Amino acid sequence: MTDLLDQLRTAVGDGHILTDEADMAAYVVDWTGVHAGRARAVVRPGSTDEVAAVLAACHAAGVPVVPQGGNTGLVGGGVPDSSGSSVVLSLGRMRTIRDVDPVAGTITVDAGVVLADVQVAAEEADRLFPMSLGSEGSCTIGGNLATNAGGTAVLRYGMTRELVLGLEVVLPDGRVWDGMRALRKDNTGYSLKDLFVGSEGTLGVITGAVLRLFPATPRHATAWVAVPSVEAAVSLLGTAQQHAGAHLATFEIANRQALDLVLAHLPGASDPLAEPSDWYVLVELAGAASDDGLDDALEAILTSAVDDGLATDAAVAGSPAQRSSLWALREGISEAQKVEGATLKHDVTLPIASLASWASSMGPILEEVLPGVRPVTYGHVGDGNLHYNLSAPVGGDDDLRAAAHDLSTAIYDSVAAGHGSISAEHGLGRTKAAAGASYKSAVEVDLMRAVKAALDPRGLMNPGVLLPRLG
Ligand code: FAD
Ligand code: 2HG
Ligand code: ZN
Repeated sequence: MTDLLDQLRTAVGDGHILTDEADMAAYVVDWTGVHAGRARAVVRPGSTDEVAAVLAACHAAGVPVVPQGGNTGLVGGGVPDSSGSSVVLSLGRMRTIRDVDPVAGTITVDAGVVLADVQVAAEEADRLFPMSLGSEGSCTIGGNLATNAGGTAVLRYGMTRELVLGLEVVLPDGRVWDGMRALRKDNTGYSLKDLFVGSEGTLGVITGAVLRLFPATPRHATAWVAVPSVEAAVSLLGTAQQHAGAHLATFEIANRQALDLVLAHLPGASDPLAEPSDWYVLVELAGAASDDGLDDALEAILTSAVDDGLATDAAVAGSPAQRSSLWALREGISEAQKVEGATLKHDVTLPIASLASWASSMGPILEEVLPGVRPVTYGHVGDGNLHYNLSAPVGGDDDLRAAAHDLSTAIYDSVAAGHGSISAEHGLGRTKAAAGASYKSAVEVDLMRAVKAALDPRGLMNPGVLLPRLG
């Protein structure tokens, strides 16, 4: 195995291979702190050719590879297992923005570019790269593509899959597929790029991408709205769509429990409304510099909502600073829940018409499994996607861990019965690989295994992620 380490050192340069446990520590544990493993080495290639050399060497040696971007994934897909046999391949040095073409509406980037840097580059060209996640200061485009990330702009612009035109991928044996096409139309066979989007590092390493840009939307009208129920929130979505049309950019939900955690744990957070409510919605309209009717449209939405009993109060942002503080209430929930203690995450989606009844049915079921368990429910209600994340009963972190399997099974069974999905946007990673397969048909799992076997016949790319190991 020294041979392999020598080859990797030659491939990436002496300063870019880590083998010391302390140096590797940040690469083997994820953002949640729940998923932790061990690695044989961490390599940090600086170019596509270096990635190709690393994969060719690992392929020849039969050594598994775990691709890693910003390490913000929430399902344990970007960190190695506990065997210590894998090489972690970090894209952190591949941060070049290769090209911005505002007229064609494209930006071409290395996979290690941080999402926020893509947003800034687009803004500097008077364009918008719409993807927006709470982790955008750390997550990378490669990770976004590999997880087909969602976020708060999906309602208007779609998931990552809809934002990509071309990809460059290093295959498990070290060959490079140059699919960096900037074409809107290309009907010349299977859409190979779509295989890699959402593949969670199990088919190859994404090294570059051509992404779509959109007209800039510098104008915003934003409100934090108290609503009585999920049902009211879903009805309010209809009202907002009717009044705002294509200007409706964000429609996010949070329950009171989520807001309480933010108020308790995030410095500077304050409740913008006088009276507490069971549920809240963050609504934002966005438009071009010439769109001056956004405030009126928002007011029409809120007036109609109050008249129809869909909202009880609202705080409207009167300045960019107020807008940021309303957004912080939504974006701060993950962090606040982590500070609170043990959390069991569920990233579920159901047909939007059944979301409200599903959410209200779950509470009593879970209370039976673990009395005092606290559902912290929030997310992208406009997309039918809830983060149904359970906090432990007060002082009961160990009880939550002990009941985790039963709680998750109750939630997933109910989601499956409602024709939903157990992972709307975070992927399956290591945590949910087995559950993911168990809720799919045998035919679907066979097809997925056939794709995996065709592209990675030796099973060296992120084994145990997305698909459970056989046997
Ligand atoms: P990593 O965590 O490093 O990796 C994630 C997966 O992608 C792993 O399986 C890894 O092997 C694979 N991978 C990474 N890079 C490559 C590559 N170049 N080639 C092939 N495979 C690769 N997610 C959402 O969808 N919506 C949200 O709103 C959202 N909000 C978040 C908020 C917070 C506070 C946090 C911590 C996370 C959030 N996430 C969200 C989850 C996470 O940020 C996304 O999944 C993101 O896309 C991961 O990017 P990353 O670069 O950190 O990838
Ligand atoms: C969000 O929407 C993210 O805030 C993170 O998808 C959800 O931490 C989570 O479970
Ligand atoms: Zn989310």
